[in-house]
Amino acid sequence: NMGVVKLKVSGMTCEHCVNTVKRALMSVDGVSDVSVSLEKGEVEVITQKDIELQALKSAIEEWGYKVLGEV
Ligand code: 9UX
Repeated sequence: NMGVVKLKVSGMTCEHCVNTVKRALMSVDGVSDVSVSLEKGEVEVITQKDIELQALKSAIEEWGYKVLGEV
C-alpha cells in the first residue's frame, strides 16, 4: 500500500541534518521519497508498502534526532 507518513522531528537545525535524515529514511525498505521542512521540523515520507512506524522512528533516532509524533 502506497502511503504518506508525516512526522514531527526535533533536533534538525541545518541543511546537513536534513540530508542525514533523508538518507536515513531512504535506506528503509519501502520508502520511495522523503521531503523535509527544516522550519516546521517536519518530515514527509512516501512509502510503497506498509512500514511499521517504529522502523521510520528508529532510522531517524539512530542519528540523534527525535521523533515527537505523527503530524
Ligand atoms: Mo551541524 Mo545540523 O552539527 O546538526 S549537522 S547543525
